[in-house]
Amino acid sequence: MRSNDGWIKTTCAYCGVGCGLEARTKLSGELEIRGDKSHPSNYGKLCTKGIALGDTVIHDGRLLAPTDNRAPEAIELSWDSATQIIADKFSQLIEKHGPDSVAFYVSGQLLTEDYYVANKLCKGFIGTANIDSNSRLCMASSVVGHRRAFGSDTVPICYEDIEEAELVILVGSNLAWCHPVLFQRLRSAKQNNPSKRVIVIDPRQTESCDIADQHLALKSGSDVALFNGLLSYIAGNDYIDEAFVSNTTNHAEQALDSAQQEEDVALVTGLSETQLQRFYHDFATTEKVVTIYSQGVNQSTTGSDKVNSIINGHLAQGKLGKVGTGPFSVTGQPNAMGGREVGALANTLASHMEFDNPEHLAIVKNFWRSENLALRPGLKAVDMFDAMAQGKIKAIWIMATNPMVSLPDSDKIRKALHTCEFVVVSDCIADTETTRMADIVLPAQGWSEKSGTVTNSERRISRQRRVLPSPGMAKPDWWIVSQVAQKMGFGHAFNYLHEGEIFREHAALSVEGNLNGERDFSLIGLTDLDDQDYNQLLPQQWPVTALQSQVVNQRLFSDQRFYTPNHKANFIAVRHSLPQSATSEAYPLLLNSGRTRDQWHTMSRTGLSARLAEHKSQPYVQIHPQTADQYGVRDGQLVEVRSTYGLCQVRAEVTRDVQPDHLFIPIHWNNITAKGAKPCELIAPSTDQVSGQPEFKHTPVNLQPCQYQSTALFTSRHVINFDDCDYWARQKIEHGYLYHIESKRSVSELALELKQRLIYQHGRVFSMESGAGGIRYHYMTVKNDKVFQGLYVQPSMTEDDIEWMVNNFNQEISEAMAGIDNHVHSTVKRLSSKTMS
Ligand SMILES: Nc1nc2c(c(=O)[nH]1)N[C@H]1C(S)=C(S)[C@@H](COP(=O)(O)OP(=O)(O)OC[C@H]3O[C@@H](n4cnc5c(=O)[nH]c(N)nc54)[C@H](O)[C@@H]3O)O[C@H]1N2
Ligand SMILES: Nc1nc2c(c(=O)[nH]1)N[C@H]1C(S)=C(S)[C@@H](COP(=O)(O)OP(=O)(O)OC[C@H]3O[C@@H](n4cnc5c(=O)[nH]c(N)nc54)[C@H](O)[C@@H]3O)O[C@H]1N2
Ligand code: SF4
Ligand SMILES: [Mo]
Repeated sequence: MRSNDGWIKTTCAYCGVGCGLEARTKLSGELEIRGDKSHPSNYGKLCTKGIALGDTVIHDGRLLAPTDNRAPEAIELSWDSATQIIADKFSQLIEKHGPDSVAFYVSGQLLTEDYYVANKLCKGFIGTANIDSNSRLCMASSVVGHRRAFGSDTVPICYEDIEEAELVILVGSNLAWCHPVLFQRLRSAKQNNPSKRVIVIDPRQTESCDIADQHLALKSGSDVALFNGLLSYIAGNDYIDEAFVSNTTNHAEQALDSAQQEEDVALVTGLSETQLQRFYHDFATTEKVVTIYSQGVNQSTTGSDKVNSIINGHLAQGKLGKVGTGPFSVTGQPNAMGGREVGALANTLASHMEFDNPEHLAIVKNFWRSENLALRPGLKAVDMFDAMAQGKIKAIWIMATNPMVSLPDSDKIRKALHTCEFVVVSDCIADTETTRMADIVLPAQGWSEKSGTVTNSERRISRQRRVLPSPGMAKPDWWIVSQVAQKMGFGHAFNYLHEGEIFREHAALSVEGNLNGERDFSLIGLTDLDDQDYNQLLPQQWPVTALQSQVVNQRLFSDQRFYTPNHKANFIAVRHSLPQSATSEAYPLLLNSGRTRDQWHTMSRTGLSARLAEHKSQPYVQIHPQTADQYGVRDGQLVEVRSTYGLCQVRAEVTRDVQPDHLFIPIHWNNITAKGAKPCELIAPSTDQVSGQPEFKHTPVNLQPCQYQSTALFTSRHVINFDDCDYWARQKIEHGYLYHIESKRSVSELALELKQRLIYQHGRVFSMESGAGGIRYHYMTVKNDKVFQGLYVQPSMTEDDIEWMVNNFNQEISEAMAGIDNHVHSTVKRLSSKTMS
């Protein structure tokens, strides 16, 4: 799929929109990126993160070789010995303690082929279902909601429906920042159709509200009450689609009963009757409604019920399976959907087949020719780490996820990994909080190096293609897993030579026992792709009955047949219940957490782009002005946020976007990019009882301003450890990093301390102290007549200071000196330049 002028078609590394893009290496070695106009997810559009992908393929911090960290000095290993060590250790533990003593924790950032092989090894050959994915933190409640309602984990929608809908409702979704290209498509559709409406349901005001006709800032965790109110309204005002409900659904009465018992929806949700009536009327009287929902729904102790409360509303009016209508769970990661397809969650088997179905067990067992198939579900992510902390799981293999940062109660995760006898981590980056806990670290190929398929939110399978060579010894995840499987004695089932072979096997499994459409997921049209077909594969939306050579837009359930035993959809009776943790006198504020526009998760990739760092350059907490006043917090000041679990240090962003007494901290910064800025340090490991998904958006906390005396900016070409300072956060800038530092010490003490970190061997150091009593210190080291490092210390920094430091870095020394003059002209008392060596 390389064009004559060198462009290679591939798929974006980030979100579940799954945008097609084209990449090409310039003569300078840089990677050029542009949107793929022919790709049906984005038709050429890309967002800031997609556009900046070229910045992130640099080799800074890359993991290059398998490493054994068990000895005091890490030892580099060959692939042969690394995979042998893992195979031996896993085999020994399994023999001694049984298959359930080992586990895999995998990720929606693996390719389908990687995912398939990991699931096959774990469930099919080791014989335990202790394989779970970070999708547990992301999609698990939606999976439960779909399976309860439809009998299958089916997203019925295609993106076109968002454009076709007359009303689009965003529930707990900041689409503008998290699925930007879908948001662009929605915005354009709204511009073209002035009667189209958008409603945002989110306790927080987000950029998604910019195009909203109504924003319902409901109370955190009250979505079930809101949607039960909708169901009652639909029934109470004769808006039910009687024919649809009676012919194609079960349990409508129970669900309605339950909804009608919901007392005082206005009080529970904190919304006015007028707001509620307007929303309900709009939903009930509009034919084409799409309800998009995401982590404000899923990441909750009532996440599964929230999902079903939304689906109930759609079922009541037959609003699904038709153009422009339906409930739409948008997926987060590039291959969250692929992981569900291969079944790499602890409670699913494979290929949308289930443990509780003996036929399914037989199909999978025969297909894999496995003697040792796991017969019951394994441990879900949070329980898996609990079992590790209790010493029950003795070996874990973590792939493409960073649980030290992304699972709740970081302290417990640290203890679990500490207790676990043998921790293997496959990643692309050498230094993450999780690789720091590993016994064996394995270098995996990352985006642009790896090759395979991913499935996006509308069930569309696209190829990720290799565009760059792999650095060091990096290998594909499927290859690494297969090597270990072979060395564990399962060679016959894992002798793959190419990812295309794995895909064909995955497609073939989807067809087993599924010739009459018994299951939703079928790739029957892709079972006999040859290598060339696979290499040239165009986007395919499943179910794939025949190879799609043109874009198709299919929606499921158009035939009103569902995958339940009687082929009817289920209403699920749900009731609002309060989130598991409540505020108290000691912890009176509520912490919400989520994403910013230009960073991705734990920043291992986006953290390498200077332009992406400009949007939000430091960890922050959104605080309402009234709350800020009450706690004596100024905008821009560092604050400490505490819960019963831990504490976190972030900069106050005082804004009316959050409600009084509500805080919001982004998930991205962690101990690699800042000191103590992780919200998961504070978050309780409470989960939805059915889905096992953690409650990330509702944590009782307290707040106090930090009392720091001095602040510094430090520019460097290399990563520096500033952990002995009270606060630091790292920002990527062109050719290096900018560190934001604060301290309890005086300005002069901090200056003295940080001066030690300058690398003097690069020739001259310019030093300048100014202000009465030396309240402002400035230093630059110089190499080849250019600024090599900079240090600026004073009581507090302004945006101007920061901008100036960034510009100063890498400047010609003469310009930099002039810059200093300009910048501090009024306070410069003395400008001395001296040479140190
Ligand atoms: N820029 C960027 N984009 C991403 C990612 C990223 O890291 N960065 N990650 C990707 C991934 S894996 C995912 S899962 C998606 C997540 O995408 P989203 O779910 O859209 O993102 P979040 O910011 O986690 O949460 C969405 C909103 O839920 C709201 N919310 C909190 N509590 C409640 C509640 O009780 N009810 C309701 N209705 N809303 C509530 C929050 O205020 C927040 O604005 O984004 C994907 N896209
Ligand atoms: N407080 C709070 N916590 C949350 C959330 C929240 O809203 N609030 N959201 C949750 C959600 S929805 C999600 S999805 C998770 C995300 O959390 P994580 O999955 O922990 O986040 P990432 O930073 O994406 O971690 C991926 C890791 O895999 C590596 N990697 C990338 N590609 C590959 C590859 O091909 N192979 C291998 N082996 N490694 C690779 C990257 O370098 C990186 O270290 O966070 C969850 N945690
Ligand atoms: S919307 Fe998502 S898939 Fe598309 S370019 Fe942006 S991050 Fe990539
Ligand atoms: Mo996610």
